[in-house]
Amino acid sequence: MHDASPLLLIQLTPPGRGAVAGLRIEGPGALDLVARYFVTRSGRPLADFPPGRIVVGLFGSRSFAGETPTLPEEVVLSRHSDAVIELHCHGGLAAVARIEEIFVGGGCRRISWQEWTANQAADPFSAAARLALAEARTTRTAAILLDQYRGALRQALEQIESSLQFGAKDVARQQIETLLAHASTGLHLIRPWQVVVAGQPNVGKSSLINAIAGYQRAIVHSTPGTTRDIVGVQTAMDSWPVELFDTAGLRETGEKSEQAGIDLARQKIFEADLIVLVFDNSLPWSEQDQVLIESYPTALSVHNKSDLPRATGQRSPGLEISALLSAGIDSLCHEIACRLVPHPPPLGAAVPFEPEHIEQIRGYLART
Ligand SMILES: Nc1nc2c(ncn2[C@@H]2O[C@H](COP(=O)(O)OP(=O)(O)OP(=O)(O)O)[C@@H](O)[C@H]2O)c(=O)[nH]1
Ligand SMILES: [Mg+2]
Repeated sequence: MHDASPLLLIQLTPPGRGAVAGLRIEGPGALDLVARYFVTRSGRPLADFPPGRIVVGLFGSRSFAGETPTLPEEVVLSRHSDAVIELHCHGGLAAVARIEEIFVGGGCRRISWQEWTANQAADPFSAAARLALAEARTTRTAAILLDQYRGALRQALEQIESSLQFGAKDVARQQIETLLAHASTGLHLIRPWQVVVAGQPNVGKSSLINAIAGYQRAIVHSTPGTTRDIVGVQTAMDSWPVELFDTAGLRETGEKSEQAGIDLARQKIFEADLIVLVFDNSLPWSEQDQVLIESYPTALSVHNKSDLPRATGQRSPGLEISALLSAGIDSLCHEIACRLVPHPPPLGAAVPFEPEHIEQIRGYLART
């Protein structure tokens, strides 16, 4: 155990099987430790190579100057300084484990990439942004997190603090409101928005899920009551991460398994950030349709099957699409994105992205 060792070992590449793995050995004596197990291809001592040079050689559990290590492993070293060496080896689990074992035996303390990353950042907001960046699913969310990593959120909080110190409470309140306006977007940067597709049986909910996903994710059938379980699909709309859910058709039923599916659907609707209500454009507007619209007044309405003749009579306003022909899907996705993020943060804006950030900002409100 080397709980207090200043010599650190970090696996920089994600854990698991890969072509190449990267390890970083950092701390006083890093070069000496690595040189104990590494023989350069030319036989020249590692210390003779200038910092920044890439050095190829063999790594093993025991080495003697100028000799080949036992059980050698081909590795590439990059020496940043005497205290920072990066080692690239074969990415198989066993190769990485063996090299790590040797370094730990030599006195290194293994730390996670998360711990290492957090230690590198200038402040806690940068650290959190850097960790969140690894989980960003779209370029748009990554760009916002990159702004926070570069200090946007920290600077905004410093400005609020300074306004409060100078007694400029109105200014502070304005600064707080600007920040809180992006709170909902911030909280979804690494947690996708949840959008539920709901409606009566057979209106084309599963077909719509498949049209958006671009593959046959959900079972489609002409028999009403086909979908029973919640079926989720990960996607992006206007480059916002969205998790889309197909649900059982909502209707009165005496069948137990269908009722269980409907109960699940109602629960999912309750938890959703947005509900997309699907109606059948080829059928006249019904009493049940009206009940649905009134039950979920904030839902986005979609009239599907626009490829078929439109039923006569009045119907509630909504987007017309054909899931079968994939017509109107782009407009629908754009509309969903606009509903989820009506005011996207401008470039470089400060965006709180953790619940603790929002709590901290609300704490400032109490001082205004
Ligand atoms: N003409 C036409 N038919 C469609 C369209 N979308 C779906 N359908 C058909 O409508 C029927 C029902 O489609 P599903 O996607 O299974 O409907 P659902 O709403 O998921 O149905 P449940 O799971 O039973 O609630 C199938 O026969 C589909 O091929 C469309 O845009 N145009
Ligand atoms: Mg279905």
